[in-house]
Amino acid sequence: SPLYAQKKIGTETPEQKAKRMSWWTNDRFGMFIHWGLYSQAARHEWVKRWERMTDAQYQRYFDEFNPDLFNPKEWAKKAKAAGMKYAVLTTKHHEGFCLFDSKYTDYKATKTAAKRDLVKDFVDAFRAEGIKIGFYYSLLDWHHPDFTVDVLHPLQPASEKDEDYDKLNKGRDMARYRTYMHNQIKELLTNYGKIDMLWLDFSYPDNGKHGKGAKDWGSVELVKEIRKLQPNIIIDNRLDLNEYQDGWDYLTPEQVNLSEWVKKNDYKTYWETCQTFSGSWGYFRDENSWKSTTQLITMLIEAVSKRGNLLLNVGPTARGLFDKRANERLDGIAAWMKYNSRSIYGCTEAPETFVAPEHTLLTYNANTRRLYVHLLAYPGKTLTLPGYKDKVKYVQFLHDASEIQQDSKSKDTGNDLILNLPETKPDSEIPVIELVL
Ligand code: FUL
Repeated sequence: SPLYAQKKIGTETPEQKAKRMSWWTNDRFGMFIHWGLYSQAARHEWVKRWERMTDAQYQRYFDEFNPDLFNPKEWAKKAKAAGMKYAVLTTKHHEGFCLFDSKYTDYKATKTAAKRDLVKDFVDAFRAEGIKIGFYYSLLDWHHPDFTVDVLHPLQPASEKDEDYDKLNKGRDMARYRTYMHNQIKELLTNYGKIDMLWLDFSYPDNGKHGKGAKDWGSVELVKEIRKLQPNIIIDNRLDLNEYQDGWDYLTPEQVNLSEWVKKNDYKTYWETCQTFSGSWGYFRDENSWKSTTQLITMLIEAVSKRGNLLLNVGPTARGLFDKRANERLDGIAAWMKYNSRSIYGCTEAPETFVAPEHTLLTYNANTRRLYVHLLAYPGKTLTLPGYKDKVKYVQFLHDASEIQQDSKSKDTGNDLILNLPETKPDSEIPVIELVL
């Protein structure tokens, strides 16, 4: 039986889909990159809408855009070291500015001081490190003269929701915009070789939450075109198609609290949570709510423990660098992944018969039949694994492959397996115990 439930998937069988998705469900961890003109404002990628900037006001960011320190090889090295196996770049965000050399617009990187196709450089650098390539492309476009503005950010204060959309959108023709948008997506899927993922953003079937957000993106037609150009591509769910209909591939819970999300949603299907370091996706200079390295590693483990992926975002500066705060966290994740990635890659939710002790998260590799117990809080001295006794052949720490013995006094404790642990926590951010079943 397939690992992932799928209610309806057009002509593809669940087995075929599982095969197409297999690298993705194996790799688990990707890097999201939000980079654009908004990186200069450095106060959220929605700045144009939130501050109600006109095109004329926003023009200063186009004029000043000059990523003179951009070196995607460094980005790719960081991603690889952190154990990220795929990367998704904003080829165009809602502001409409294209990092790629689109023939359908002049609002693009090649017309700025950058003078080059930044998407191409990204693709070359990441591919060279063996990282799979994903394109984020915004369906919304606040620069295109035919795009009708009416989608609000879910976080936008209610008081700001009463714009006169009719006036704003007068003379605009979404059909023309739709052609532009489809053409650009086709360009992206034609000019850069094999593309592994497409992250379209955003419009959901339940658009009630997003103001008047229902739009005719021509999604059914679009998905067909996409699959014709890139038959093995994996597509997200933000095209306003009905659930499981017409070939989108996975859910994209955004900035959610994972333990709450899995309780309320069909987490047994394919999903990937996207998360930020600090709240904003684009570089935000003054945001101080940065998550700790431990929190971020925990997020990754938690996603895998519930069958999901993590797409962790970096917002590079306008000059093209990951800032110190981002680098520190990526380095911390790299240090942990160096010794513990075996509990992430190829892993998924543990079989139901294994109950997670308090302050632990379990992951499981069905091929190697190894179960991983992640110690979020160090228990000290002993750890009781309820009902595990007859199911386990061998136990060790993952980071140093040191044997963990069964507590000698606990031979008669029924089915519980009691492990003898060192009194002090081993030198690992989150120690992992590997059980051979
Ligand atoms: C949202 C966008 O509006 C945000 O700016 C960001 O790109 C996030 C990943 O998706 O829907």
